[in-house]
Amino acid sequence: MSPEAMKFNTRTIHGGQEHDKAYGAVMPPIYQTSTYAQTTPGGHKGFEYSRTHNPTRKALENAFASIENGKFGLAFGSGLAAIDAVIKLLRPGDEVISTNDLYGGSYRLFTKVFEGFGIKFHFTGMENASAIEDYVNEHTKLIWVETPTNPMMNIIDIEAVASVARKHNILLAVDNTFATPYLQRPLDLGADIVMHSATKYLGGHSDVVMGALVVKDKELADQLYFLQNASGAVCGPMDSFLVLRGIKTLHVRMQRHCENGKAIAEYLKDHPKVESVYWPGFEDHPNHEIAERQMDDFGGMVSFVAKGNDYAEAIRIVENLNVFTLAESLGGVESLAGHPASMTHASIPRGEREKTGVVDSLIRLSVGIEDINDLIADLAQAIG
Ligand code: P1T
Repeated sequence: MSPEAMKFNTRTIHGGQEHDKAYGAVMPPIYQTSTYAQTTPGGHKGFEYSRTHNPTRKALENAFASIENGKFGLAFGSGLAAIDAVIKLLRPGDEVISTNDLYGGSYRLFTKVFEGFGIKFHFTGMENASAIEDYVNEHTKLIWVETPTNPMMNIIDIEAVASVARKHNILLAVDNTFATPYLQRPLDLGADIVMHSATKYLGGHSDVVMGALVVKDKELADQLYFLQNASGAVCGPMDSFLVLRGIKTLHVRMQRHCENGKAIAEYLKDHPKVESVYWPGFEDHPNHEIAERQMDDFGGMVSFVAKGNDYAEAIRIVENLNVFTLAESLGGVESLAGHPASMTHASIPRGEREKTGVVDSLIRLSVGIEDINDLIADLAQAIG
């Protein structure tokens, strides 16, 4: 069967993969090597040096491309290293329009690193795609979209943003970390670049830090491969193997993340001591219609604020959880709870983050795939 003909749940296991030519190993071997023997200068079997290429990483990059319906995949040493490569496509004087609710580390990379190199970033809510046009000018080269947003779970209409990007000949990159290609395929909706913190759902087991990019266009892929090699923020073969293994169960894990996420969101919504719950599956979520159209389900991320909107109460709740672990990150099989204002989003100035709802009382849950009764019992005892 051609890879294009395979359904998603088959591609997670077989997409872009070949059996090992030497011994028929079903899993790609971990080619733990930095270099490759040459018979004469340039006389090699396609691999020269592992910053440039590595067979285990190549198998993973092919898997990334396959599950995102792209043609070219690239793996990096972290999600931020993948974002770094995208921004290095730009030049001083260029401008970027980004969602205003996004991972704190992405915001920090944009404002504290790349603004210093003369790239200008505009942050705006993109729930209304036409509002983006206010920031477009002749210098605009990239639109950066995170959807669902981290941590407020806003949903951006990728097709609508893509039509603005196309009209003005601007690249569109979508951070698909929260949704994963199981729920949403940005390249099919008109994005040029899809990005992941593969640390999260793609790896799925909280044991690797990694980033991914996938594109369809050969010229864009060549520029990114050049940057991947020239800047060198690549991942190693062991980590490549682990994420390849993680992707093989992405569809079954995501199914359970979505079921558990829904149950927790509904439990919290009905809880008398909870003030607000942010989850795109609710019919009264402001962007629910877009989520229904562009996603196949609503994912395992849920944010909430307890009654009283109080910092000390939020800290008390996260400290009392014991099936949920208080920790940075998300997307692993185990449930995690985070306090964005002091953890993942601490690098965004208070004024900026509070504008988007990231208040000191906000708690973010990455709902894992444990027994739902244990997760609900844990929240019940912690909220009290
Ligand atoms: O941590 P790293 O693999 O470098 O990925 C950065 C990143 C990019 N995009 C999104 C949407 C992310 O959530 C992240 C990392 N986020 C966390 C560590 C977190 O707990 O939110």
